[in-house]
Amino acid sequence: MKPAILVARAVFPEVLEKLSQHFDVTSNQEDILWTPAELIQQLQGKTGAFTTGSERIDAAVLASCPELKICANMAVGFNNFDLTAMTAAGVLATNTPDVLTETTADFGFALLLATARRMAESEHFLRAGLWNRWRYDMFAGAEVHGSTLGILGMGRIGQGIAKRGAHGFGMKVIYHNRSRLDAAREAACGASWVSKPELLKTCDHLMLVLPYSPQAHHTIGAAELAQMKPTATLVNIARGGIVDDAALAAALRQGVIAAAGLDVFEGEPKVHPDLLTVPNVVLTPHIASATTPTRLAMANLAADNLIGYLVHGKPLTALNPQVLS
Ligand code: 8YV
Repeated sequence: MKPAILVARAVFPEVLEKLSQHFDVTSNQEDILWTPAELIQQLQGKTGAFTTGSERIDAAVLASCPELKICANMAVGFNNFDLTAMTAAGVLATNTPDVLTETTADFGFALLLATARRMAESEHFLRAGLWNRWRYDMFAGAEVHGSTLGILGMGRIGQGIAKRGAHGFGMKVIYHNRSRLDAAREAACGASWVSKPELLKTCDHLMLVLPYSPQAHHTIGAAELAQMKPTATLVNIARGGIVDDAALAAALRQGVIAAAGLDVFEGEPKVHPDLLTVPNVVLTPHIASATTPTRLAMANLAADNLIGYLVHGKPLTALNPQVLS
């Protein structure tokens, strides 16, 4: 008998087909957003789960699903997993690193350009029929090339953004991260390490790429925004909750910083209502990894983790490999 798995959200049909060759698959192609109780119900009798960042796997879920052996996240971020509880329950967790790095770095840069160069604001102006003449200062934004790019969090995606900034746009790149990159990597990224206060105070554009953890909650709030230049832009492609969205909306309105580009939000898919009414913000619905090839690669890697572990005993990208021993 094939092991039973749950694919918790809609996914590429070809990935479902691949999974069906190895598993008895229950899928959610209607993409219903299950409540935690419904998720638990759907997980009954399943040894594996294909999840996305939207499904929370915590001690309560694990206690109610004793047959579960692996949750394979179609995301590099895994703050929807209580990793400690999963490890304690002997449930393997996997994510999808590497396959989305360059695509996400591209998007971070796109959001930076759109924000600094006021693309959304000016497009809304044009669509509203308000464009009736050229003006010397119309939608004059911040310079990107040659400016100082600050990166908070310097993992794979941060390094991809640094390279784009340093080598593509001639930017001075500074970063802050708990652990400093070695000299060779810093040179490859064209980036130098600075303290967090130095980063906030010096950069013209601040890119957030750090993983979410309770310690990272509101890493950027009113106090941090106040340390930035009034001409600075802020881009968050990391996770909702890293920025205090209410404080950011107030800072944007009061001109504490010039503009923000946000792909992730506290409590998404809800967006803080104040962010919807400030003009100097570019808002996108968590799409930084959304190209078809990358999303397919992510889905395939999640599927291959399920097959690798449940069929061959060898997952590809385990987050808690302690479970294997
Ligand atoms: C995912 C992401 O698309 O990989 C991540 O961590 O934020 C996105 O690429 C999203 O989390 C859905 O799983």
